Amino acid sequence: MKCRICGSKDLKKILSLGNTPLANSFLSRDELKKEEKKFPLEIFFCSGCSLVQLGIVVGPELLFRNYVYVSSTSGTFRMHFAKMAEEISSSFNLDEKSLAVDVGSNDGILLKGFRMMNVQTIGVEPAANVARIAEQDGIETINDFFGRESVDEIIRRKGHADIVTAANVFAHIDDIRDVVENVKHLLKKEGIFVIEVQYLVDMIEQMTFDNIYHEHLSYFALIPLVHFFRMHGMEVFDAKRVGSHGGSLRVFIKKLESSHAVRGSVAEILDYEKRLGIGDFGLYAEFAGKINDTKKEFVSGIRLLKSQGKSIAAYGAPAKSTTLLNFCGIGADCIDYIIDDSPLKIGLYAPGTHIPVVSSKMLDEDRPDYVVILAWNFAKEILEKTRKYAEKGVKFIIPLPEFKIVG
Ligand code: DWN
Repeated sequence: MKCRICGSKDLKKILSLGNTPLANSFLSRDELKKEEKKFPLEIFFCSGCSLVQLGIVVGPELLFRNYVYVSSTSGTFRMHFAKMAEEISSSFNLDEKSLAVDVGSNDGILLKGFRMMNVQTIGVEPAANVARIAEQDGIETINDFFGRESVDEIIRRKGHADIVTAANVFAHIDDIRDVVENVKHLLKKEGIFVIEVQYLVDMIEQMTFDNIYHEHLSYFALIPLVHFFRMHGMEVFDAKRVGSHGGSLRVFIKKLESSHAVRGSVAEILDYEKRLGIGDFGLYAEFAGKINDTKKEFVSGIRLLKSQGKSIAAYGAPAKSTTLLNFCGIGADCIDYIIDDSPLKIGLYAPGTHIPVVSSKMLDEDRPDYVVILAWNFAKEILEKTRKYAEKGVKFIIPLPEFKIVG
């Protein structure tokens, strides 16, 4: 195994979270009878460039060709990307003559924002079922992985791009060198590449270790990203921390020959990371210890309620809950069902735990004592939509960053 960015073989294991199923591999009733694939879930630190990364790569065809995650299920997320498109369009003076390309465009959640700004758009999405949703919503989408073939198809159809985005995608790709080469080929000279990734610093500071699963091959901080893009003839010229998914980093990258000035935000964040110890293995050894403490707190909180005869359900069946529940050994013996508003997940069973995923109507038929909000990053939105149940006595639990009972 060698580092995805610098090729170093000096990788130190930070933590093993066991052999776990693929986070979005929700099962149909028939699939429950078959043996479930599990893979080692281990994260490593590269002494060469400080990139934190998984120890194995599960093939993208297995992970992404049929996908149950539809980004627009959450109103919070829809607003997040509408704001992102608006900010970028005005910062870089995009207009009806501009072209925005989104890598891993899912149901078109971000491109809809650019469309609102009259920017021309096209998406690249490998999951046929999700690409179909985008097309039905009028978002032109190429159903394929981002690569030379899909890039040449975009150039044939629309010409070169003013902006290429990859939101919650760049950490999911093994051959990021290939991505950068293709982005450079696709972009105009002054074009920009914008990636948004779940931020390693937030994961460490907020203890949101459930973001560790096989789709997420890399856990980025700015230090290795700056190094990586410089290696490939591009330059990070701006960066900002944003709130999505418990804390993400939005990074703006340009071609070396582009005139965009490098902003002070880059040095500020790099300095913060250096002071935090992003380049020191000790930070991660301490993080691993704290993960086990957080696990103990979650398990003891749930087990105590069960020992008191309480009934527990959950709200939100995010990919991250596969890590949380399987790593903590909390299964169908503790959680009766998981409510989710994604039509693609309702009627399926959660990976590893086989807890049934049901629609929110269940709360009108059954009155659990507690509901664990597994999609804790959307706790505010979920608490708002379940207020009437809280008023009837249902208590809600937010599991991370610390175990908290609400209401
Ligand atoms: O990186 C990734 C992020 C962007 O999205 C992907 N690897 C996969 C996915 O991760 P996730 O599944 O952990 O993402 P979310 O957006 O935190 O998942 C939220 C879940 O909660 C979804 O299944 C939808 C559900 N939900 C719901 O049922 N009702 C969410 C809200 C807000 C709701 O009101």
